[in-house]
Amino acid sequence: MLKFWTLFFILILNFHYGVAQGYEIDLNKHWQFKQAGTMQWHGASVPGNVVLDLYQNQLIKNPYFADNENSLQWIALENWDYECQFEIDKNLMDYNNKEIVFEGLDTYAKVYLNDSLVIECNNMFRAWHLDLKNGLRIGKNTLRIAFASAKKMGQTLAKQLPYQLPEGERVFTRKAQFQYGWDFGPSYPTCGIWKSVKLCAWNNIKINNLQYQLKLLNDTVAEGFLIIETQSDVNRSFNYALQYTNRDDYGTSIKKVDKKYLVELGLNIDTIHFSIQRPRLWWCNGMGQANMYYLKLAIQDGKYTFAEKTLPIGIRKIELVRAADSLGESFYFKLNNKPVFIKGANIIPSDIFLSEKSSEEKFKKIKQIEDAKINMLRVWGGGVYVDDDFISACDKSGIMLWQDFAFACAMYPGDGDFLKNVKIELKEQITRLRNHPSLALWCGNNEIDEAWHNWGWQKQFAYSAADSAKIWQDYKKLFHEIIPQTLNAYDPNANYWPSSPSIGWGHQESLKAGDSHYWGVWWGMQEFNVYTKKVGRFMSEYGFQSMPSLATCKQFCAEADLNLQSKAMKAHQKHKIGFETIETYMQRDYKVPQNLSKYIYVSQLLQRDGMKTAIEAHRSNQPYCMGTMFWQLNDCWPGISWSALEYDGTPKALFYHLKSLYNSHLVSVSNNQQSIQLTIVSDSIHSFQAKFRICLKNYKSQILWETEQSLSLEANKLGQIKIDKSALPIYDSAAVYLQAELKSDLGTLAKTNHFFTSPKYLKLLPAKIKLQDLGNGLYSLQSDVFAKDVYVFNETQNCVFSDNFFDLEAGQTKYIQLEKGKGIKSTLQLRSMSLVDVQ
Ligand code: BMA
Repeated sequence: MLKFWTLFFILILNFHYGVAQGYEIDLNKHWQFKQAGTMQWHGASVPGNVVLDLYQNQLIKNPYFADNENSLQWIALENWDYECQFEIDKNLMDYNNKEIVFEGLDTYAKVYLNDSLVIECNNMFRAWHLDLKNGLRIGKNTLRIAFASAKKMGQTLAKQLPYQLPEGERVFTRKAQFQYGWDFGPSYPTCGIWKSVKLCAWNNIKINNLQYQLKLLNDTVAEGFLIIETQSDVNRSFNYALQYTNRDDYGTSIKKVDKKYLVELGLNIDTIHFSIQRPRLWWCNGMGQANMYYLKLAIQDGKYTFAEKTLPIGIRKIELVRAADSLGESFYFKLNNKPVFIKGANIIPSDIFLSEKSSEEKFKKIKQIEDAKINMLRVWGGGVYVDDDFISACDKSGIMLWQDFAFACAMYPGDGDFLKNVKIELKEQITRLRNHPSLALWCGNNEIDEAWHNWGWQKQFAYSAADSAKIWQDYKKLFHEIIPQTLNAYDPNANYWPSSPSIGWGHQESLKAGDSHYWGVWWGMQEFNVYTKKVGRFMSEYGFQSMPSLATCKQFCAEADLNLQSKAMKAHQKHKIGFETIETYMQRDYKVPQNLSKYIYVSQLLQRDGMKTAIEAHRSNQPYCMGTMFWQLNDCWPGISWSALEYDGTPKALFYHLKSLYNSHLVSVSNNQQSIQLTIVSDSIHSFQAKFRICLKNYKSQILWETEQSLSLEANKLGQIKIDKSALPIYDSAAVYLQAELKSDLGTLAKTNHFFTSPKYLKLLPAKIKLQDLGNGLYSLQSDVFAKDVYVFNETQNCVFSDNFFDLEAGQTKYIQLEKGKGIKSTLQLRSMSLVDVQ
């Protein structure tokens, strides 16, 4: 409820420093909800989702638990009402312009202000503005939002087409597509006020939008424009003052531009030209600093500031280079004229129930991503567009983003109403994201081109030639015309790629041009080794599932259900033959444990092994291949999936290994009958001298053989070393490991242990691991013999350590730091296991 004093205070504050600006009031509080047609209201959280509101009010069972999802499907078929009352003080009436902004309503929503229908919404990816010229009262006001079932709306719309589109009702609703159920998460296509609601008021002039466009960039200067869109309710001149700094606290202004503008009633577009001498460029993670500049625009008259806005920018040029070459066509990114090998991952929304998570949580995640040496994330098209906080954090951390438009794995309608709705969505999303330096690429969709040509829909839905032609024509209209045209209008410098991938993985050409989703491993059941042969120009998807930790399983399974056969566990495996696939691969390389805790551990090692094979193959094939992004970084609920990070952010074995797999120096080892090959990948932009130490060790970590070689590593070039096996002493290949370490004057650059046979044949020695709590979350570990893949964990609480799933040499002391999070006690009962325990 807006209190008089709050409003009074805001007004006083605004005028105090000569700022006659408008203001914003948060309308996220005091909401309640009920099922349409019933009488009982309950407390609601905004931003939020109806399922979470029902759960918080104890009206339904835990939607993440066991197979509760099945009995909760009714929620998506019902309509839901949300209501809030807010108080308006008469001072607000001094403002000529007032509006309520709904940043996101999911999805079919009728908004009523004091019982009058004021907006009808049909797209969760658009913001909705309610002009308050009429209808607002001094005193108490009521806002009511009636959500209709999106599922039912989709079904009604589907019936209007003479043919059936794949995926039924979901494609008709502009709603996050994964909510209808995907192979990594549940189906809850429900509703909610998923983003903030606020009331904004202003007089005279308001800055609607700022757009930064770089026009010239060389070693000495960056020149650009700031395009200013304002809305005015007066005809008069204002002074525009633009300050730009490279610090966000405005401690030092490096430049100031003042200009007088004549503003007319309504919308105005003005441009300020600016230049920055010797600009500090924006670089991605691993290539340099993600330098930012801050453009602060103030619209003033004399000592009064009527409106002001700050735009963070990064000075950089990102190009997607697609050029014909003797092998096909390149697909790589150039940042500030330097080719970048992309080390990335695909992300999905962080929760099935969409709402805004705290920015602190997002920041924590970005820190994890940065530490894992990731330089690009692909925001997958079956989810939602990246939000402001997350992309701003990516800007600061140098994490580039590949953003898919929100279309995935289906054909979409092409009628006028649908396209009109989508065009507004495109304009809003492009405008919202275009100034962020981290935004590297817009992609039309996920796997639609591939699907149309390979997934057999024509036969499955018995399309006539005319229907087929119409569906494909609708596809081309949206992805080959409307989207590129809209990008050209609102972000002409953007890179665009119509569909990821351009060619399906069953075709050899998919490895010669464009980006590739390689699913021969997992979907095609091929061995991990096939990754070394199927290397394309840019590997934007490939992946392998693993189990989440035991502590996570306990969050969704009762004790009695902690086995792979239980209904509860099966409800959290959304891939039809997911368990069978994991087990088939596990049998190839590991002994399959009967005990769940051990099974989980091995499944994570297996995923790590697969991804390691793929990433090393992709990196060792540069510059033919210039990017690797595994599927998938995170989870939208606690379940079994391809993720590297669990739903609550707990890293799996794969994630812990990323910091070495994505390190700027990587040593990859392979062997055949005669020799051992070592490939050294360096992403460093400088050439340098390094030393390479290679030892053969037994499981008491005794050195059986060693050599040290000097190596001159050229910038962005591979180094190769071959060791003839005849040079080595006779050894039992199941009882040794080869340790390769790349060193410079600064210390170890990369280190790896290579094994000559699959894990199940290794003759590891029983290891006694001493785990000591040194206080303050610091632990030390020691083992009497070589221990492979040491895993430290607690059975009921997920822990994040500075390292985990590491090899421990006999006698070595390893220190790990526990990251203390919510509810983590400083004294925690930890256990450890290593590979020998599952043999
Ligand atoms: C990819 C994605 C998703 C899916 C994943 C695993 O191709 O685009 O559609 O979850 O495969 O099957």
